[in-house]
Amino acid sequence: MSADGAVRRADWTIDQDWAAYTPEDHATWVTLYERQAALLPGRACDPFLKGLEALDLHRSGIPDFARINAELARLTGWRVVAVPGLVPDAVFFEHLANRRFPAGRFIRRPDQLDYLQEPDVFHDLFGHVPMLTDPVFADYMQAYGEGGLRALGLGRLTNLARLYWYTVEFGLMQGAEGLRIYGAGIVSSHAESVFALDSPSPNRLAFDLQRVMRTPYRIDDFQQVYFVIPSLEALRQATLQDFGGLYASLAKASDIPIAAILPEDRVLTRGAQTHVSTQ
Ligand code: HBI
Ligand code: FE
Repeated sequence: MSADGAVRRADWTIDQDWAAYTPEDHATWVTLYERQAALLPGRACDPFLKGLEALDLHRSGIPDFARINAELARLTGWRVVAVPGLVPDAVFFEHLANRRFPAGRFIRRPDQLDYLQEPDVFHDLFGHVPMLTDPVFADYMQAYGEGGLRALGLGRLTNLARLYWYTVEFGLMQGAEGLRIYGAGIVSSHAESVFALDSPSPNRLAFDLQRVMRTPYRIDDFQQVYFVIPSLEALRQATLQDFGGLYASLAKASDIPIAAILPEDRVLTRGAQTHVSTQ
């Protein structure tokens, strides 16, 4: 029995029980959705905005996963499954490896609009699921799940969790007119959707797989560093390589302090152009 009384199955899934949402729950969804939908054009990447449109996530309240899944499965074979909250790593990776995205069923309270610790249905369904309509990102997420299961076996989970954090949760992408957001943790947060692109304080570095895997992260504040991919295809290619050699070199490499800029880092500005760091 999970916290909110749901009966969970062996794979940690529960019924979404859409009928149990209250009018206040649906109103919270609409408030969050409309605030982000007004802010994100020009900030979120095209695949995200197209996915949001394709899945029609507004519909005046929390979407029924069954309705979303009909379209999502048609587009990329992915489905959303309801879970009570964070699930054990092995369970999480197993779902991703089978094109199932675990989404929290609960929604935050009206007084928690701007921050909550645990991913709720708005973070998961609005933040993560639109990108799963993009075939390249859909492949990446499945490859990530398979890699996660391997990493667990090799004791490299910390490194792999960083890859998830700096791409799936807080990733930026180079767009023709400047940087664009694809990370769910940013795109589902009003304040961070502004901070990640506009603030001069965080570092924005060109994505490099080993660099990301050596960089710790904090979960309780805006990011101090964002990594920028040139394209989703480049991200997918990065995960198709054999990680064995990478893990061997990571075992000898130290972590990189979260706010550090290394001489070999390529520092990006908000525009499309880049300049090599002068440090
Ligand atoms: N469980 N429901 C849920 N959602 C997550 O994002 C999640 C998880 N369990 C583990 C986990 N993430 C991390 O281990 C990964 O980010 C690596
Ligand atoms: Fe998330």
